[in-house]
Amino acid sequence: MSLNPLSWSELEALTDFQPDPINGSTNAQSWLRLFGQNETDVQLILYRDYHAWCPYCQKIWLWLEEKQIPYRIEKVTMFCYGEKESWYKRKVPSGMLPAVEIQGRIITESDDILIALERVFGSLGAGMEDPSVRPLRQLERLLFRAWCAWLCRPAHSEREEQRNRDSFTGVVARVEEALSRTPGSHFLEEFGTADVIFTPYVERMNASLYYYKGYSLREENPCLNAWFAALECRSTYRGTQSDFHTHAHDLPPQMGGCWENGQPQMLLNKARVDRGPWLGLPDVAYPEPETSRAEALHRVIKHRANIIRVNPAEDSVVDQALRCALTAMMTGETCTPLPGADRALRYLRDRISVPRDMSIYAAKRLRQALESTAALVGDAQGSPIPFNHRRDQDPANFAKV
Ligand SMILES: N[C@@H](CCC(=O)N[C@@H](CS)C(=O)NCC(=O)O)C(=O)O
Repeated sequence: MSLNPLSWSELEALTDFQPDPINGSTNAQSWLRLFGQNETDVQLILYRDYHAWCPYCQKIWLWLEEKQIPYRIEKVTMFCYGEKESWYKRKVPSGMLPAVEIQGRIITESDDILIALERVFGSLGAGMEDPSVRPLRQLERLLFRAWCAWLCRPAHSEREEQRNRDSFTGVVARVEEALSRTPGSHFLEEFGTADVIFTPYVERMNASLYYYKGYSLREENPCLNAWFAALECRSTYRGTQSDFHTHAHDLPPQMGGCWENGQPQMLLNKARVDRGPWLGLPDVAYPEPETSRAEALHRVIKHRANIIRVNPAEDSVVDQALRCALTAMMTGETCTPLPGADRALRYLRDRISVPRDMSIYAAKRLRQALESTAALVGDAQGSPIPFNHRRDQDPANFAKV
């Protein structure tokens, strides 16, 4: 039976999701992190991207969260999303992220930042200059280069594609070997700097190779799989963790392109990431929290005016369609939206950014509800996600809400 969707106030009554962004668990929405300490204890500002996407920022972010250092966050627009803030260019003329400000001094370059932070706050497990960490840092860069060579340059023949894949999996074998040398699941005996350094790009490799190459890094490598699972036990990592959809579409403009290999597994993976079902993808393995739907609902309600305004479809169509999708997500009741809603809902489905907007499971639930509600109307897709830039996600439309 098709019902009228719930009103916004009826929907609001269905979520009691009220996180504490300042003292609660790691989240991308916070502007201040205190870990139970006083605001007067803050000695540090982290400048990171609005999209919580920049891998070098994730490295510093994760480190600060693990060490529970009180800090303030200033968010900056990356070039491919919109215009860089002039106040930031005055501080950091290159506009590069991340940067930290500590004791009145600006530091850039993520490795230099970690070294400077270690001097003030002590290291996280074995530190940056530790003889056990240095070779692992080099291995991470080797893996990064092999990944770029496979993903970000066109292969002119199947042989070249296979050679690039073999070079990458050859370095992965060395990573597996490094992980197998310790009794636990981390790179060294205890979780520390080395794990933080591998996290951002291994997460991006897992996503991009699944989508563009049909290769599932996590599923094909047992030690990396155990390493991911151990990371996912940490609330710090869960708060910074992104999903396959976000990475697959944020990487191309940042990396100067990502090249599909067109193989059957790749085509299946790509369709699954773009069109669902999203639950069950190997971008997350910890169990879904009970709060995922309530979280998604809370986040949409908070930003609904902007979400409706930036959608290319008529405001009244988007408003009603969005309520249909949220009603379905929260109650399981089907409400058929107005004509044109398929395009409008899929436009939003394609622009949920994790963890910027919400956590990974909340996003899966919301994407699923948007897609199944859109399918009641038709199969029209939203305007395509741009490949050379992401100005469709300009934070100026949402900033500081
Ligand atoms: N070597 C630098 C690299 C930093 C970097 O490449 N940052 C990119 C974002 S991932 C950036 O700020 N690009 C400028 C922009 O996109 O606005 C580091 O380790 O911090």
